[in-house]
Amino acid sequence: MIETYIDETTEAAATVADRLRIDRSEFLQFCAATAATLGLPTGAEAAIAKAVEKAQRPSVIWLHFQECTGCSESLLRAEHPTLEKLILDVISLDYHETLMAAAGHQAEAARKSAMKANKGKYILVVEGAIPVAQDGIFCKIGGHKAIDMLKECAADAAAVIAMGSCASWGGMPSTDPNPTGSSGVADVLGKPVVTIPGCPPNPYNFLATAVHFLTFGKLPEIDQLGRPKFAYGRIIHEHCERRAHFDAGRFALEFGDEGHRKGYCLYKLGCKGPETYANCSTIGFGDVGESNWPVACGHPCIGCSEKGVGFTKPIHMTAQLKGMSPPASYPGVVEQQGKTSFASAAALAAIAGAAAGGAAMLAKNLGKQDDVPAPKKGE
Ligand code: FSX
Ligand code: SF4
Ligand code: F3S
Repeated sequence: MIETYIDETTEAAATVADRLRIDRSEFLQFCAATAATLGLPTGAEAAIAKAVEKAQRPSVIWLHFQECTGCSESLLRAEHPTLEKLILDVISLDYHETLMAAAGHQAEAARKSAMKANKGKYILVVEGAIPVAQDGIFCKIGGHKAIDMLKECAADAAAVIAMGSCASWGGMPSTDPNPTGSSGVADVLGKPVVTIPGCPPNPYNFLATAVHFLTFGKLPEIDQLGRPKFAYGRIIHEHCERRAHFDAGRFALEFGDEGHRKGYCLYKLGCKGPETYANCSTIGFGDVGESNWPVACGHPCIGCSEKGVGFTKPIHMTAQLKGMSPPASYPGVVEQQGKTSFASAAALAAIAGAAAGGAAMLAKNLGKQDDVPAPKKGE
């Protein structure tokens, strides 16, 4: 039984590796990593390998509205060729304005024919926000208003995926005063869609979603905002590599100070990891290794995927601490400004909503804190 399973998986991997001219072990690693990212049980990598081998690629129509094309760039400018090859092998990208050779009337014809040939079966991916103010006149493609094109393409789609923060909730174009009425796809269509927020979003989250569709014939489980739970189920802060510094009360206070150089927590520089739901801290970014993501590079997370945080809260503003329970003891950290002293930033979360027992412990510790001398800058 196990031998058959190994044989079949190896065979599938060999076929895909030949087809894409990639290393077989690399492809097997990809299947295992995707299965793990999706939170699937052992053995799922075999199903993924076989699904990719069969290559019954779903037709994808990819629309661009108010955006910077960063979503497509992040998908295709991977440092390593495997990701790009796999994406283009897993899906049949039948309409994509930036990538297709056709232009003008030919491009329009390609969209219409892909929609007709795959009626009810294609996946519609939307990148960018949709302007709805003044009857949607602010964005037109091929003579069609974005709002009309979206509704037309969504009508016969098997599934709609909003790629990036702009398409998911309006993103950067929707920030105050939002003169064009930029809106997310779900708001315009008036029904929930799968959203993969981030500016840009992580290409692996799109790929894993597509692979899930290919392997199981349905999209992965989503939360109330349409985000796949495998990718957006937890806050960044829960799995951040600087978290130990946060818990110990070691913070960078200025860019370039000693704490910053030592890799301390960026909370006091405005890191929004504690209120942003995404898997950046666990899967990394840009296909160049797991330690490649904003915080690992020394910049606070700006919450680019989170509505109400990214492009809304000032970068220097400290984050609301979500979903944290108070630890049993608190290290000696003192705020730089004002007279109020806090035992640690974690204490703020506890004040906001911890259980009574925890709050009592906290109060006790806060009381003690006044006796602790203020650490020097960067400690
Ligand atoms: Fe840009 Fe995409 Fe940001 Fe928006 O990503 S990276 S502005 S989410 O729609 O192209
Ligand atoms: Fe990481 Fe930011 Fe949380 Fe600090 S506040 S542990 S840098 S996510
Ligand atoms: Fe965006 Fe923060 Fe991730 S800025 S890319 S959500 S670390």
